[in-house]
Amino acid sequence: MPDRGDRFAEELPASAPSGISPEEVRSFRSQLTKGADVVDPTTWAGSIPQVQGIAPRVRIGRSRWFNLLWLLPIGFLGLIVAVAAAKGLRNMPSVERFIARNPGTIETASAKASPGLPIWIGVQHFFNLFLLIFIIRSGLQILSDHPRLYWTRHSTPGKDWFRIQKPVPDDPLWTAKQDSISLPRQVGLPGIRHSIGLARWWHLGTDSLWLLNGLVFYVLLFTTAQWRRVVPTTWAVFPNALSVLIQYLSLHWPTEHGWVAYNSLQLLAYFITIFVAAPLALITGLGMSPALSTRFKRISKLLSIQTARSLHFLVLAWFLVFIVSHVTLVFTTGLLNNLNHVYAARNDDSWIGFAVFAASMVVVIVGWVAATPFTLRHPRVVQRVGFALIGPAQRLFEHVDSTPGEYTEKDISPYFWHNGQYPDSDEYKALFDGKFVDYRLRITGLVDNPVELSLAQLRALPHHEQITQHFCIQGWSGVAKWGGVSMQTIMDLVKPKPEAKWVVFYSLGDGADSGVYYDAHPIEQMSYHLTMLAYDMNGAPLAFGHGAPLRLRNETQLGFKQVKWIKSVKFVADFADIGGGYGGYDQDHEFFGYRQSI
Ligand SMILES: Nc1nc2c(c(=O)[nH]1)N[C@H]1C(S)=C(S)[C@@H](COP(=O)(O)O)O[C@H]1N2
Ligand SMILES: [Mo]
Repeated sequence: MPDRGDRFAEELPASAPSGISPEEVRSFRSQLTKGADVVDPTTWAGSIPQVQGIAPRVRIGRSRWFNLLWLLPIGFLGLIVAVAAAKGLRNMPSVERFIARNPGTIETASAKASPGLPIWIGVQHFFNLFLLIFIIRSGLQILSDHPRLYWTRHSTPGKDWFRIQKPVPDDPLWTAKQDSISLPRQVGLPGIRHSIGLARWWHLGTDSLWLLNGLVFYVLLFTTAQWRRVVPTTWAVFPNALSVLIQYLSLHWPTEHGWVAYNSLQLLAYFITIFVAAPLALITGLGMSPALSTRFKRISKLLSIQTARSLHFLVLAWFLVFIVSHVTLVFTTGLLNNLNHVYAARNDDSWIGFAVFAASMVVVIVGWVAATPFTLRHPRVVQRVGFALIGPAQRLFEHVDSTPGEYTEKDISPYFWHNGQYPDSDEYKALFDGKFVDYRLRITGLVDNPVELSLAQLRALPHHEQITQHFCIQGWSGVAKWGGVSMQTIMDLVKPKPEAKWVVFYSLGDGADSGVYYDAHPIEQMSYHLTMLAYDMNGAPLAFGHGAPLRLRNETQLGFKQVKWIKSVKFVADFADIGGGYGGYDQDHEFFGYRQSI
């Protein structure tokens, strides 16, 4: 059980903001909880039970689903047929002539003049594979938090093209959190259900290191002759690659000269991995950012979040196929010699490369095995280190204010997922049953003019409307029309003091672990065009599930920051003494980050 804010008792301000008694502030503060500093899987995320997914399925036509496990026997049969076909081909003199003309490896004069692999390749290769383990595991964890993929931004149930979860049940208030699944602890990182906050720190943190490693690799490749090994410079690579494929499949393998040049099939595979798949991983990753997608409308029309997410997944599929084939071929085409090339920068059959490889594998295995237990024991460390690595980029992208007009009425999603913890307090029920006639929005804190507004008063303020896309951290999205009051109007009314740096939105609803749901936003974003308090959704008053009577929209940020069922807004200098001090309920309890532009 999270500890119920006793520490706040002494920290109460001497005099409460006007209009609210000290007793009210006291009881209000005591409704905040801190969040634990260790993850206990049994009580995690509101004691959400672990739920397994299903074998991956791909939709064929309107509603038939193909179980991808069938690819194993089908692929095996296909391989046998391909081997038989290749063997048949090699009995044909024309094919033998083709192979003689295109033996597989193109050894240029310059490659022969400067053979060998420098030691930096080995070092970078190690960092690359070490980081990829965490990137892939945490990426699978992120996928499992919304275990479906789509091609349109509407995320409509039944329109997913891929899923590792059963069909969406017929429950109108089914939430994305209920839809999430668990992964085995050594596959997912950290593996337990709905641990996306921690998975994202791993994913984005190791991504930034991986991209840095990749950048150094690009620079070194092109400032040395090494780029010639992995960039095709003649059309002859294609017939040579075909020749290698036939030779592999016919089980009469080509002679390798890896010290001088890679065979053409290998060269093409490396080229695609280094110069297509890796950059695509970055671009499609950024394509899921709310701030960037909302700002760069033209690009996001083509590369909508769901297209980006689906392609991001296909890049993963490429990496997995590449890793399996690459490792298999390294082991079967002269292991010691291959390992010497990459791990010891030498061209012989000694055991030196193998020894370095084995030592590096110990590091890999220790890292692999320790990552989940470490994350569950020290989640705040993961949160802090992750933020140190990716936080600056998130902060940078937060500055991209956008204007309305990206979407029109016909872009509105037919289905908009629900998410979060529904309010069930007596206070909320009474307000709801009274059609919110007694509802008052309190806006207080570091402002010259604190106010309490009824819904009628809110509706009397200048009306603001926007059609925008919602980006849930879990991966689903949806477009809706929001009607209400711009936050700029609210600011003009309450007049924040210069010391006010953050604006905290408190909910009438509790979070999953109990304690009031809240979230803090930087004050600059309150004057952005697309920041508003919404009381209407798609032309009707906001429904219960989507936050009645009032919710926040700040389109630079992810979904969990869009507080629903708002009861009050407070302008503060900083949020260190609010809740657990991490800037929001999910930041305190589920280790999310308070800046979530990506
Ligand atoms: N009070 C409160 N607000 C909340 C949440 C919550 O649990 N409690 N969940 C958040 C999350 S994770 C998302 S994605 C959006 C979902 O809004 P929707 O249900 O209207 O789609 O609300 C956000 N606001
Ligand atoms: Mo969310």
